[in-house]
Parts: sequence; C-alpha cells; structure tokens
Amino acid sequence: MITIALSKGRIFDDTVPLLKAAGITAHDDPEKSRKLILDTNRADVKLVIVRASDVPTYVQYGAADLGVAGKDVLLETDSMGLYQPLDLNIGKCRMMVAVREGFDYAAAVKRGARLNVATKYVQVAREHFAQKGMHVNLIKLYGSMELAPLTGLADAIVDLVSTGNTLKANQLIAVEEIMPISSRLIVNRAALKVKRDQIQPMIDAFERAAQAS
Ligand code: PRT
Ligand code: MG
Repeated sequence: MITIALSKGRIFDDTVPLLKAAGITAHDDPEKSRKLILDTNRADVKLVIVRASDVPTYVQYGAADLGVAGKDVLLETDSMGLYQPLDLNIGKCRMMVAVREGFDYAAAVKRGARLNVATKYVQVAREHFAQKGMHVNLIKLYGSMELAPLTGLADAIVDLVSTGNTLKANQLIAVEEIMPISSRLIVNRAALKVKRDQIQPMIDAFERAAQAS
C-alpha cells in the first residue's frame, strides 16, 4: 500500500492533474466528502487529507509514504528523514514583507528602528531580517497576518502573496520579496528504499507531468 498525504484546497486542486498523469484518481472530493482517507482507482494507493502544515509530519513518521507540501511549510519544519526530489511547480506564490499603506518602511529600516513583525513563518522571517542586519521583534501568529498592522499589533508582516488582492483589500502594500514559493513532493526515505518499485514510477510520472505543465 502507498499512502499520499495532501491538504485540501489549493494543494489538492493542483495535485489532482499530477495524480491523474501518474494514473491515480481519487474516488471522493475532499471538499464534498468528510472522509479523511480517500480510496483511489488503484487498490494499492490511498490519499490522506491533513492540514497543510501537518503533511511533513505524516511523511516524516512514515504514516504517509509521499506528500505534497509548500516550501513555506518545509522551511518551518524539521525535514529529517524527508527526501525532496521534485519542485512540482504548483501552489506558486511569493513570501513577502508587507506594511500598512503610508508606513515608510525604507525610512524605518534606514534609521535602524526595531520593528514588530507578525508572522506564521518565524524561521524564514528571522533569517531574512538577520541577513539584512535588522533587529526585529517577531510575533508568532497562526493566521490572518493581514490584521496585525491594522490593529497596531505589528509594524510589518511576513506572509504569502499570490494575486495581491488580500493585501489591497486591507490597505497593505508589499515592500520586500523574501523568496518565491512553490510546492514540493516529499518522500519518506525509508519507504523509498523498501517500496522503490511502486514509488519510483510515481516520482517519475510526477516529474514528467510537472515539467509538461
Ligand atoms: O488553511 P490552513 O490553516 O489549514 O493551512 P494553510 O493556510 O497553510 O493551507 P492552505 O491550503 O491555505 O495553503 C497551502 C499552501 O498553498 C501553502 O503552504 C502555500 O505553499 C500555498 N499557497 C500558494 C498559499 C498561497 N498561494 C496564498 N496566497 N497559501 C496561502 N495563501 C494565502 C496568504 O497567506 C494570504 O492570506 O492567501 C492570501 C493571499 O492571497 P492573494 O491571492 O490575495 O494574494
Ligand atoms: Mg489557509
């Protein structure tokens, strides 16, 4: 049996065509069904639906053999025991620093102000500001980062931006790009050794599909 861990929403939607290219079709739609384990057209393949940030954990412990996780998630988790053979080129967005419209970020940086920065991505943010030689106070949040500058909780946020609509709707502007983000295939190293005959062809099929798209 091969188990693949996926999160609902954009990752699932973007992974469906890749699974299809590998000859795998889920029997249920996770947006409609309450099932957390989905059977597929292949008797030896099932999908488990978990939170995006839990995907690496499932694969790390071998509860899932493979998974699809955003680089943002992978950078915040310990990747011991994980093999990351492929950038799937899906779930693309950018990790950015954003502030309230009218906040002069450049001037604050220039005068060495100690900014309060709210984010879910504490490791990435810490590294980014350290590289810039900036001292910041990092405030850990679990969601809705956009609210932090509006309520005075923080001067800036570090968050993912794709269309930019969410920033705009909240009178925020992006002032710095930290890095481009996309989703990766992750594989449990031990599973790859033991089940190589089943897993390697899937990796190859994902690779061909990711390149073609
Ligand atoms: O929602 P949940 O708390 O369960 O977890 P999650 O938010 O981590 O999962 P999910 O499914 O929302 O995102 C899964 C993965 O999609 C992330 O780990 C990213 O790798 C990737 N991804 C790609 C994004 C975006 N684009 C994205 N735009 N994840 C989140 N966003 C959010 C962003 O945080 C912001 O709130 O969308 C908003 C901005 O979007 P725009 O289009 O308005 O700019
Ligand atoms: Mg989300």
